[in-house]
Amino acid sequence: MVVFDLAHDNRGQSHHFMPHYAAWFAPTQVAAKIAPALTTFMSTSQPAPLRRIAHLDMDAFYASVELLRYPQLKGLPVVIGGGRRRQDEDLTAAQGERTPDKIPVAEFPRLQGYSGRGVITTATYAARQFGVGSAMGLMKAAKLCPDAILLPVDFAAYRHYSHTFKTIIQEIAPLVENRGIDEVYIDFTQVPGGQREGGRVLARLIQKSIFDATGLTCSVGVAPNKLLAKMASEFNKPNGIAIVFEDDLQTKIWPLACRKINGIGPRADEKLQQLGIRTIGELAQQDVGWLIDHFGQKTGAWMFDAAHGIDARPVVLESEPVSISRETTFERDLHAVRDKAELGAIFTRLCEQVAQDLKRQGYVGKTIGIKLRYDDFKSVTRELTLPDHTYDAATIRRNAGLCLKRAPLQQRLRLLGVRVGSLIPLAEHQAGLRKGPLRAPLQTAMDLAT
Ligand code: TTP
Ligand code: MG
Ligand code: MG
Repeated sequence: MVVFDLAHDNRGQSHHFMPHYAAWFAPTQVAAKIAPALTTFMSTSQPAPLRRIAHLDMDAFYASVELLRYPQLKGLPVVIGGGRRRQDEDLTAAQGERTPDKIPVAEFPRLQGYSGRGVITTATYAARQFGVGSAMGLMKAAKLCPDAILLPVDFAAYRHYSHTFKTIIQEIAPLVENRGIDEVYIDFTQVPGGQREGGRVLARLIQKSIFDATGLTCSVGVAPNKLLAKMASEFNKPNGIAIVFEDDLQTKIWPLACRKINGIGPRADEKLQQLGIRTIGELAQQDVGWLIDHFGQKTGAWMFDAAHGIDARPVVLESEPVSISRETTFERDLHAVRDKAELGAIFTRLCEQVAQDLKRQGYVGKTIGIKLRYDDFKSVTRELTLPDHTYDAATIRRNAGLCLKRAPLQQRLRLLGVRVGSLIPLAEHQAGLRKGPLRAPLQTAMDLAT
């Protein structure tokens, strides 16, 4: 369990901030582990093996998951966006006579005539040939490729496949770092066979294992570090592998645009362009002092290293956050009735802190829980599930209050905690709420099945 001990506040209460990992309700899920340092080899006389870091990214991820459901759409331009799949649709489809894979292609909704404010999350490679892609408005995409099929997002399905492919990788190469829903870094260095052909053999094995289990393809880059691996995974997309060695820097990395460095965003890139620097090679030619003058000490020095392919960041094992919680041990034991006001104020504050943590980390949660520890050190927990996700302090407080009422309150308390669990990323939540295109709701293929 990772517990960050924050500074004691002026009441002398010790605050434990557990930003990610549920400590009370699901101890088996507590999993913030720092990757074991690669020290094993250093204690022997053998030279350390070459560092081989892989970056794996699923191909057209959301769209590819949809194609598992609708294999008849393979090879066609398909875009995903415009609203969340309604929960009743699966049920409706199940009652229909046709299974999803039997719906004729002609019956799927097209982009043509779309009006509304929806945005594309991703597009199949066939659709990308028309110039449509992630983050583009659906109306603009409709002009570029009116015949493209439009499907709604189904985050539950993407999360399921995300979990599945990551589990498969972990079984082959245990040192995996989560980088969002469709990508991971993997440390190949110590994995048996991880050095063969610079990592290609292991990359191929992982690709095949994922494909056999899910039908999904991915692309892998293997390089001396994360920075180069991330770039390499794009080289042969889709369903490709790219191996980069230190010696490949000038030929494979330097010709690329500066934007290809993960960390150089549109603003930094614009500034670099104004300074006449377009490629990573051009960036590498600059004097580090000059870069620091223009971008500050930290960024300037980092840019210089990045352009020279230098990146020492380790691959860090990290599981998805399952809950966010705050707890306080009181300075003196408090009684629910006799110290009601004081307890109430602390309770409200804990809820506000959890709400802040959620907002800062970009999550909303659905289960609200409390933990009490009594003066005899016995603990109890209570929790309830809301109809919808929230990060609202008042909602958390109200429901945590309901939990508290369900716990025995005769004995004095030494600790109080508040937890919000069943987290999903805020962005996902908001995407799901952004419904209501201006014209009649887009029919989904599931609708058509009935
Ligand atoms: P990406 O890995 O960036 O894209 P991708 O997997 O669709 O395609 P590629 O083959 O080029 O890797 O993103 C993963 C998923 O994240 C993507 O399928 C949909 C979602 N996403 C958005 O919702 N909005 C966005 O702007 C981007 C870039 C991705
Ligand atoms: Mg991807
Ligand atoms: Mg990705």
